Amino acid sequence: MSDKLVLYDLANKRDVTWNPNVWKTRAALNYKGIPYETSWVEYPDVAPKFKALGIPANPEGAFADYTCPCIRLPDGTFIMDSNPIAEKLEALYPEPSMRMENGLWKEMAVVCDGLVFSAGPDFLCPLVNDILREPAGTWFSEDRHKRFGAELPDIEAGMGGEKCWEASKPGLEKLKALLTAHKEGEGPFILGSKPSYGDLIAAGLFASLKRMHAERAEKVLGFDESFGKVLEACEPWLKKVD
Ligand SMILES: N[C@@H](CCC(=O)N[C@@H](CS)C(=O)NCC(=O)O)C(=O)O
Repeated sequence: MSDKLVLYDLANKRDVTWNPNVWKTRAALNYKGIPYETSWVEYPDVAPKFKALGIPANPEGAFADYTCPCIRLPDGTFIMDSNPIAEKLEALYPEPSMRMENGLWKEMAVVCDGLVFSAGPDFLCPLVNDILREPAGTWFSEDRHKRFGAELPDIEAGMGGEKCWEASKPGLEKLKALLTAHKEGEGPFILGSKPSYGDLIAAGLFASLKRMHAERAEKVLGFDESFGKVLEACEPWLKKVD
């Protein structure tokens, strides 16, 4: 195996990142200019593959026992979950800094994770229809049906559109506040002119929504001008997608 850092990402028809959690890690790697390669894993293979690699399962209460993102560091150690991955990358590769010391990134992660759930009904069917390959699409539909207690098209019909928008508004307000209330100077980032990890998290969410359904994502991005501005400013770190 190469001694380059490896990013385990969720495979798809075009093998480009579409997932907001993986975007957090990929954008951090791109921002720091860390050399890495991508290992694409199909959804049904995540748990068996990670188990076979000897990766310890996520703690109880996590969304699933094995999740992406996961990285293999050049020294052979694995880290799963975007939060500890970001902290480790910041410690191992301190420059350029992701300015994690103020903790705003943790608030951003909570807000963006919440938005993934509230906006989910509008994006789950497009994910299965347009992005995932088979058999991952069928696996995902069945898994989420079990978890959420309804078929994905029924979730979209019952909770999508206006309902989804209303449910997402409080999260979008919080996101706007995070992007606008902490500026230390002029600029599109949380801190104004200096990028930090929270910006990458927000930009990763927007990039993911755009990938899953461009038109529905535009509505989210139109909520406040700070959204498009941070996305545009983070574009250089959203370029390497493989
Ligand atoms: N808290 C984790 C969440 C990661 C997560 O839930 N990843 C999902 C994709 S969004 C996954 O890999 N799920 C595997 C599965 O559903 O079996 C993180 O931030 O890394």
